[in-house]
Order: sequence, then C-alpha cells, then structure tokens
Amino acid sequence: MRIGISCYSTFGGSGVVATEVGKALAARGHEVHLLSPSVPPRLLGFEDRVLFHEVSATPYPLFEAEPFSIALASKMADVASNYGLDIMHAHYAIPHASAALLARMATDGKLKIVTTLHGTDITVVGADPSYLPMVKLAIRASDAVSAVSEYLRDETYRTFQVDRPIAVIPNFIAPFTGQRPDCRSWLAPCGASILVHISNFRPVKRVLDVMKIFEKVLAQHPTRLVMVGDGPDRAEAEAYARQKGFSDAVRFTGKQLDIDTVLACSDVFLLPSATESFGLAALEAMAHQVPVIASRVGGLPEVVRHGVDGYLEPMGDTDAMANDALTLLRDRNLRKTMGAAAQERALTTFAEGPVIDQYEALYEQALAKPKTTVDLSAGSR
Ligand code: GMT
Repeated sequence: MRIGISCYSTFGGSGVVATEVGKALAARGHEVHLLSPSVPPRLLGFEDRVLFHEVSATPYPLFEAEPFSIALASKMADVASNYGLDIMHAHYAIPHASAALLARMATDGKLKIVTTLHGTDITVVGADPSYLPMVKLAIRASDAVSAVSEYLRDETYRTFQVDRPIAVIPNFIAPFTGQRPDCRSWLAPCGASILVHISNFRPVKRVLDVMKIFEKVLAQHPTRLVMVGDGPDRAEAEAYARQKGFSDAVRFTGKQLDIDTVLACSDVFLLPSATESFGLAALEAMAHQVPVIASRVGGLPEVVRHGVDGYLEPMGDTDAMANDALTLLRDRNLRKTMGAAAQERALTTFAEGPVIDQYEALYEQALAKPKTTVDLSAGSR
C-alpha cells in the first residue's frame, strides 16, 4: 500500500507512535509518506521506503496566526494525488483528521482516512467547545478509527456521542538494542538510587507532584531525580527544587532523543499524571525493566498492573507514591522481580508485530469502504 502518515513532530506520544508505525510498515514493504511540520524525533536515520514531507504554512500580514490546518490539508492532497496514496493515517484528531477530510474532498473522495485518537485530542482539548464539532465530524467521517486504549475509546463515545466502530490498538514497543552506555555515575554519583520522569511538562503531567514525591523519598533514602523533557511547567518544578534546597539532587536534562540510555540506568519511573490515555513513557520504562509508579487514571491500569509491574495510586497522593518508591528502592529483589515482570509484559503484550498487524487490518477495512461521494457541482455553476 501507499500510506500517508500525518503527525506532530514535537516530543510527544502521538508523534512517536506515528513514526514507529511508519517505520514498521515500511519494513513490511509499504511505501510510507510522513507529513509533519519538521522531521519527527524518532525518524533518526535513513529508512528505506519512508519519504518525509515538511508541512509549512506561509505567513501573510493578514493572518493573525498561520492557518496550519489548511496548509496541512493542501500538503495531504498534493502528496495523495502525486504519489497515488491509498490511505491517509491521521495521528491526533486536531487538526490531522479534519485536514484529512478536506484532502479527501480535494482528491475526489478516493483517499481513505484512518484516524488514531491519542489522548488529549479527546480528553482535554478535543472536548473544548472551540474544537468539539470538528473533532466529532472527523471521527464520524473517517473510514476507520482507532483509540490507544479501551478507556480512550469509551471516553470518545461518552464525549462525542458517535455511533461507529472504534478499534482499540495500543501503543507498542519498537525493537531496541539491549546494551546502552552507563550514565549512572554522572546522574547519581556515590551509588544513589535514580528516580526518573519523562514528559512534555504540561499541566496534565503534574510535574510538581514528581518533585513532592522525590522530596519525601530524598528525606529517607540517598536518591537522585532525573527529569527528562521540557515544557510549560519546567520552570515551576526547577523553582520548587531550589526553594526547598534540593536542586543539587535533580538533573533537568531537557529534551533527549535517547531516552533508552536514561531508562537503562534508572531504578523507578514516576508518572503521576492527571489523565493519561495510555502512558507510552511508562511502557518504555517497563521495557527497560524499570517498575512504574503512576496515578490510577485513564488507560494506565491497562498498562501497569498494580503490585506486579509497579504501583498505581490515587491521583495527587504523593505520600502513597513516595512510600511505594521507598519500598522499591530499599528492596533490590522486589525491584528486580517487578522490573522483570514489567519487561515481559511490555515486550509481549505490547510487542510491535501484532500491533502493526492490527493497523494493517484497519487499513484493509478502510479500503473496503465505498468511495466517498464528493459533489462539488453546486460550486462550479
Ligand atoms: O503529546 C502527544 O503527542 C500526545 C499526547 C497527548 O497529550 O495526547 O500523548 C497521548 O498519546 C500517547 C500516545 O498514544 C499516549 O501514550 C499518552 O498517554 C497520551 N497522553 C495523554 O493522554 C495525556
């Protein structure tokens, strides 16, 4: 098949999943066209059968903001007709799915649209009245739709009252090579334990909770905290560490392409989010044998088994999360047992192969749908 994949190129779960899906499809012989504002972080090297198309919206003095959605739809229509695409796979509903609807109209209804819902496109921003009608239309009018967890599928039905099948296709772990350089001596000198958090530091990630958990742990156990990523709440988290006098024990690394190296030398992963449709970062930690302590919210219970791969606690309960962390850091055997269970689950239940099979099946379903009729005759009179 010839498949277009449209996604954001910022550090975020949807761009990671979209890029890894594209690479895996290309490895199976499909021709993949990635459309994004810049090269997504996971498209690191040359990949056979993967072509990249940069989407840029030309500024014009009249615009208050460049109409990215229109530029994206135009690029989709261009690539679809010039390369004969069969499918446009939109990752994250806003604006990728609605732009794909426009591109389908512009290509006489031949292009099939597959939309993958990732999280806040449904649970936070998608439910906002300024976007809701268009997100709802995109969900209804796509040829096939998937959500990354049962939780997200159910939230989609609840919020948008749509009556159509939505497949659940989870996030997955792309194969990675086992050995990584040891960064422990720099991140945690003198044999301290390492807690790690990876995110885009948006309010939904509750990074201040990460700091509070660490503060409680540090009071009882020699530990370092590694904060990977960047975003709006980073400054507040850094200020908290300085104000409480433990900033020397925290490394804010900023955005990192190579999270595998950091995870390979970490002891416990913290994800105290307010909501999380799946929690790809948690799954990536599990793949590295790192037990996860997370909020019991959204799709996280579908990923992390409480007491098996880590612990799930009520959102905001930093005392419980700190106690869990101390339990794990003080008991090397428990940590090893949970880490091994977590890795086994990540690499089997969430292995790449079966997930890509599911996406291919979804594409087949979309291709079997009749062509969408586009009647533009009224406009040509
Ligand atoms: O930042 C992004 O690219 C998407 C982001 C979001 O906020 O929607 O992440 C979501 O998609 C990931 C990949 O499917 C999931 O693993 C994350 O749990 C989900 N984030 C949230 O639901 C907060």
